[in-house]
Amino acid sequence: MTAITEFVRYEAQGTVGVVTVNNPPVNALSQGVREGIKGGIEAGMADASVTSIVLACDGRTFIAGADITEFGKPPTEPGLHEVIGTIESSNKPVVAAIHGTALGGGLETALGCHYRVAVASAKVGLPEVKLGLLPGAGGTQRLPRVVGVPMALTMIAGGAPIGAKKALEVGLVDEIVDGDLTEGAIEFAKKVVAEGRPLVKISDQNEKLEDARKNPSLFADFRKSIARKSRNFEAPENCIKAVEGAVNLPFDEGLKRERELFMELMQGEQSGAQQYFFFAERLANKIPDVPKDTPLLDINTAGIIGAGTMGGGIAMNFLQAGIPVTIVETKQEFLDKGMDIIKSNYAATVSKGRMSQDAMDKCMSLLTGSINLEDLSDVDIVIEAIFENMDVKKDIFGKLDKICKQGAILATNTSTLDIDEIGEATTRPEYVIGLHFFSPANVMKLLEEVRTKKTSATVMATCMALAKRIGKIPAMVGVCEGFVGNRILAQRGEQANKLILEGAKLEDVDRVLFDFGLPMGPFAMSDLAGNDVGWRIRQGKGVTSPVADAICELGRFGQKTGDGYYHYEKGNRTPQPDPIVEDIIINAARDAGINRRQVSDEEILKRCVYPMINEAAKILEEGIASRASDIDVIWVYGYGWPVYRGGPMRYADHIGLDNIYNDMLKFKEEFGDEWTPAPLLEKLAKEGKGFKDL
Ligand code: 3H9
Repeated sequence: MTAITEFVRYEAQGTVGVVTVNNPPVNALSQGVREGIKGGIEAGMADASVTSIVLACDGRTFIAGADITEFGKPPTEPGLHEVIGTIESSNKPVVAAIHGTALGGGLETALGCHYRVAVASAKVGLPEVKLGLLPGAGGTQRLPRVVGVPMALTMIAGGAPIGAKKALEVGLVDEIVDGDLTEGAIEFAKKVVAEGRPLVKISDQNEKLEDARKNPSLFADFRKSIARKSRNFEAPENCIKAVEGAVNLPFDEGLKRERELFMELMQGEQSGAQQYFFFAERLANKIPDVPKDTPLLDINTAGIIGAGTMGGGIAMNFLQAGIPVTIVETKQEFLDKGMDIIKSNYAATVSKGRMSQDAMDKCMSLLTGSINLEDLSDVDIVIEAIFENMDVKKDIFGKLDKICKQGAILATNTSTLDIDEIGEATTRPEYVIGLHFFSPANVMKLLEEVRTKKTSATVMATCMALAKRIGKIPAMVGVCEGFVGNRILAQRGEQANKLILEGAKLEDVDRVLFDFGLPMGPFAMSDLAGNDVGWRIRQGKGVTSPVADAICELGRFGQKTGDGYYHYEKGNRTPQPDPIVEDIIINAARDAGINRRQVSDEEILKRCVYPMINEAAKILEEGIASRASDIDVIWVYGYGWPVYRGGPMRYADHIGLDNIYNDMLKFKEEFGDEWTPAPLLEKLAKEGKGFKDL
């Protein structure tokens, strides 16, 4: 065995040279890996005892892509193109042996090989678009030559991987290996030699491009099909252009075109933000004061209190992860209704072809209904998801404390109440935590986990691991009004309401935020969520909001009543401006003595977004969030902040905290003290720093 570099070794096994990569955790293509693969292939070519070569990986996965931490640094030799060129021009067949995930540069490396074998559980894909990039080492030129242009477009501009079985069907993988992968790959390589099979160089293959050459509308149709999903993103368009290059240009020129388009993206803000976000998401999983090796509690069963929209949605996450759920309601009719809704949600997913009937049956078989809290005596975690009332919640937690076994986690899905106080209703506050799911809870990725002053490290670590198991992205925060996400949202809502009184049209406020990249503006969002929700909360707190209250007093609760801030035609969710609402706003402004004026789009954007950033600075100062990047994760996954802007904190750094600070001072002069910059914002701005420097 020869160590080519620290990360790659070469060993002849009979007539097959085996090049093995070992660069944990994901065998990313850092400099030493690239050099090692090139050297390993050259060693195989020079080794007279071997007639073929296998490229395999140790650990949990085949190469998962370029090393993202190297992006933005000066390039180091050899580049990935050179490595892949060496593989493809080898005069002995090279076989890639794929397990885990062959992604990005990893799949591009495999496409440079003459053959590919994989285990059945492997996945292959080109996810660069999710990092704001395109496959930059020949992927846009080679993949369409293997799977055809339509499928290549879907994989490259969409970024989702495909499984080994599908890859076999479309010719991306040549054989599925049962048993030991390296041994299977060695056998396959010997067969290639014994049968005198050709050295398949994908770069020479053109047949699969022919159909696209004859179908001029293919690219336009594809652009149309992804327009809504890829709104404002730069990378998908460059991905499409690069595949157009594969169809219209000779291979080498296509590669050059790919390079230009790749560099254009690499130098842009969007890919910087998306790469930042890739690491932010992974960092959010780690709690600074909870050691990595904290022992976890076993979670094998769950109890959910409340079979309403939220409780039902939460239950679905657990069921899909194979965790049995007991769902508890106060009355049989509420329980039946809730269970029926879960069933019909699954049935709808099955009818759309997104779930098999078997999978649905399995989920439903894991669900038990009960109208008896005592049935939760043995579950490992309880999540309470009833209406927001402190006294009722305290009563339930007091009962759970008596009913549930020692060591069970008692969680609340509250989005507004003080969880420290709820914890004190039990004799085990260290087992009490907030698990704030976002609606619809079976769809939205974010799980805002809320630690109290007493929540134990074990409970926090267990809930972070649990989030991953049930397919959620977690971020740990502390207790405060609205926690992190809604506390920041409230700032935006307040300014949006002021802007419409001052003269901005509500459809303009919504348009500016939609164009910025959010899924919808504050008024359309309120109509979707139900205006009565906020109205009830305001009534509970004894506060008023003239326009919002007037709208609710007319029964305009939003989409569900056909009228809200907008009017909705029956069966149509498109908001239509309504003169009645315009009158309400004008009257409210007159009553408040406000002189209405033209408000620019720029002012709308700054007035809505800067108070969010300022509030986030306060949240950081108070230690409610432990990192600026956690706030970004919350806003991207919980509220649809466009990932190509990284999140509000990354966006603030991009604009420059000094610019934001100066604008806030101007707003303060005009609108008063609510615009006082948070001390942390002021400090960073004056030091010429950003949130990234914290
Ligand atoms: C590319 O290839 C460009 C090319 O076209 C060539 C251009 C010339 N680099 O996600 P996990 C770290 S672009 C560096 O928790 P999992 C990650 O930060 C790349 N580090 O594990 C984490 O670190 P830590 C295209 C990476 O099992 C640890 O590995 N490829 C990379 O849930 C574990 O990660 C991609 O976009 C990387 N490429 O999921 C694939 N990948 O422990 C990106 C991961 O300190 N990767 N790390 O927090 C993934 O999708 C997932 O990591 C994967 C494993 C599915 C592989």
